[in-house]
Amino acid sequence: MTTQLFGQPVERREDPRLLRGEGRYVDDLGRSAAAAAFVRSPHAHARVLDVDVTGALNVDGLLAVYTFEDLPERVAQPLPLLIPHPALTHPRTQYALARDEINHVGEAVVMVVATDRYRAEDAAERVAVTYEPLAPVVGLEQSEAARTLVHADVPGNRGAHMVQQVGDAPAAIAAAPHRLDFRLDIERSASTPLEGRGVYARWDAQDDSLRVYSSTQTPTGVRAAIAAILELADAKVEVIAPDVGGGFGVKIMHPWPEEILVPWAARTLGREVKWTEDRREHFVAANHERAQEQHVSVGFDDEGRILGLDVTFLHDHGAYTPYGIIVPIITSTQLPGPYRLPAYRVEFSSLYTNTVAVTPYRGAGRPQGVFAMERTVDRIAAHLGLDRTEVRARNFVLPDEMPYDLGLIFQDGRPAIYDSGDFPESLRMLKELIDWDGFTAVRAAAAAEGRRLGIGLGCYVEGTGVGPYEGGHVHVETNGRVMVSTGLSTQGQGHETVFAQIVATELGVPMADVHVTTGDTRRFGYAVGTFASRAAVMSGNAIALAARSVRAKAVKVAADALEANPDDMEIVDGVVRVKGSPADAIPLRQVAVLSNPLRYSFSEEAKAATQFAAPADPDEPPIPRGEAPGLESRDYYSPIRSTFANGMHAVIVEVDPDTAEVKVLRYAVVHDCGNLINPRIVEGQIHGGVAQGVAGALYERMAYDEHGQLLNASFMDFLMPYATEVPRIETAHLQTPSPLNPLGIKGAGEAGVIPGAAAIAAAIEDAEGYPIMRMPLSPDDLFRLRREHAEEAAS
Ligand code: MCN
Repeated sequence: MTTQLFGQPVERREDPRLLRGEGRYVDDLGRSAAAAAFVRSPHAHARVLDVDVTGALNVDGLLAVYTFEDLPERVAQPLPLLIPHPALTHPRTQYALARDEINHVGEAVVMVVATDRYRAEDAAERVAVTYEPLAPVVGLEQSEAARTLVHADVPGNRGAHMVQQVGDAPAAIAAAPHRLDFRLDIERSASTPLEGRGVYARWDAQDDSLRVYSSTQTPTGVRAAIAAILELADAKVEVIAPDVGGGFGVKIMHPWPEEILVPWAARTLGREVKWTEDRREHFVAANHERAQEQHVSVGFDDEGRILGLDVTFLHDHGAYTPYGIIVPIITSTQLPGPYRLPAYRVEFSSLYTNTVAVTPYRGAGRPQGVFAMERTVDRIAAHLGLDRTEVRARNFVLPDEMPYDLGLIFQDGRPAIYDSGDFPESLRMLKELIDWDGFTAVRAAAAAEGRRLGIGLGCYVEGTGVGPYEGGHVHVETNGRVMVSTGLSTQGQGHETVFAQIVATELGVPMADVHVTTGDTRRFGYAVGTFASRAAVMSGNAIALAARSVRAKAVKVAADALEANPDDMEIVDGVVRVKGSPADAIPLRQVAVLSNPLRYSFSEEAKAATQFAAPADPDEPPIPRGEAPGLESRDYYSPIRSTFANGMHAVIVEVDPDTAEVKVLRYAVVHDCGNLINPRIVEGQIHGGVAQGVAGALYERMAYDEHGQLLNASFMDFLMPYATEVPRIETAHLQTPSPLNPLGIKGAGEAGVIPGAAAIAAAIEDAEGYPIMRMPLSPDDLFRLRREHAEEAAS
């Protein structure tokens, strides 16, 4: 490795283009395409009695109106269940257009296609749907009571039920010197990326092929679904994720109804069709996450060591389970965090409600698990009058216990085994960064001015880089360009930069020569997708392996040409040369020419190599068996199991004694994602995540009323924190490399968000002096809690 860019804080190369407004998002494409719009249900639970489209038919520019009845048989099936699981006994997925029953406000009933969006919306408004409203099920309490059913054939509204246990937690708790039992609640939230979903499809009748641009995190999955449902060969469907304006998990879902309907309409109508989601549609028709009700029992000794933990939680799954039960499985298996739990039992029920379906949002079940575990540790500390960091330290899994097997089965069906980490060192770094021990004086000084301050912390371990595989392709062209591709797509993580850093380092070429393409099935057809903080681990390693093969071939070809020993060769600045003899050198672009028996190049410098060369051995074919022309390689990385990153956050808040407003004064992060490819990008990822953590703790919630209407379905009403609310974030990195992959990396993309709610709850609790058992907390909520607490104290 000569061009050591791995580990450097290289600036993101995609930013100038994006900042200048030169990004190409789905809606920037297909300007003259026909536009689709949807008639969506205003009811949370209803039967569709009649759809009358006649009012729409005389709208100028109308091209088609489709109801469920118009769909061909394969499109009229329930959409696929992506991740089945034996515990998901009653999976339910939606139809692309509602058949006869509506299960949440926003469910699509009719698709209209017109020459432009205005006309499509006008026509959609004139479609008359007659509904028979049914009683809606909103919230976990109503769902559990099961007086009304979301799906008539799902008893108790229970889609899934699962138990995992290590040891005998109830017995350990019963025998423990101390026991605490309490309930925690976390509300619903959602990804809310700046760009909503969008699909643009072009049908080529002569070639019988489709090209689809989708704002997706999983282009190969979208291609597979479209090909299967529209009965096309995979090779006749190209799916491209152009620039994507954020996904944060919600765009992992596929196929969305619109991802099938828009391509189908394009083929049916023989013209380009595009649909761009508007903000209200995104709130009511794209998925949400988070809501859980948790019941915790913990037994511990006099020193605060946990002896047994038993957690039962209800998970609000919304109306459907298209992505299986990944989210509650992650909550249940990531809940133990950095702690050694001699006995642990976790049980969850996934309940249906008449609200938008639940699929992963950044953190994917972990913020809820961490909330349960960290609130538990804080309660133990409060019960015993111990310092909260001390109780944590006493329960940590220690570095010499790695690899540490939790005894649980993770989301990928493989054992959850921590591969690396040094939790005591992380805690030491965090305490130093926030000056934990100096806080008593800070608090006292503030109190003297009538200000109320509190400090809290939250620790977590996060399974990242989940399998099964990802691939990479590296190709040195005869002009010296190094073309790199991987199948997963990018939503803002800086992949164009980091993958180029990896290849430049492995191959010894300047980064400017490396060009990266992601999320384009024309360039790389096998992929899983961008989620679970997996791109760096999965595609990063696959690309590194491909680059290493290219390097090996380049060295061999150049050594042959120079009659040198391959072991004596190095590649520096794109030139393959004999170590210590820089004159014996061939540029990589020329090696690319030599690697092709056709030896054909337009490059001036490569001219010499393009001349006729007599075969070295007339009895050998020009390309020996097992070899391939060109200086390129494709490789895959498939891990035996996930790698576990970890981190710890500490936060200082100020709580207004009168208005109950909470201000975050300081936010400190210690983060361990193994070897850093690019610290600048990782810090950016952490900052974005922390912003979402602060949002989930203090601002964002999905305010459903009892009718299943989302009351804050716009950015006017949904409280998103601005730069003014997001604190300056102080970050320190600990790098314990993962032994599981060649680059020693662990994921980082979700880290920032995971312990936010737990740490902020702890800090508010510290400031206020009574337990905080729910999130988020608006000033209103806190004001009410204060009053309740004062009343309790008085009685
Ligand atoms: N990285 C690094 N060194 C490491 C680990 C990661 O330099 N040891 C870099 C990676 O190379 C990559 C970034 O950090 O540029 C995030 O890497 P990774 O943890 O592999 O996460 P993914 O690239 O797979 O991204 C997915 C993750 C998830 S699950 C969500 S949700 C999320 C997130 O990333 N959504 C995002 N970050 C986001 N950032 C933006 N801007 N937009 C989103 O929608």
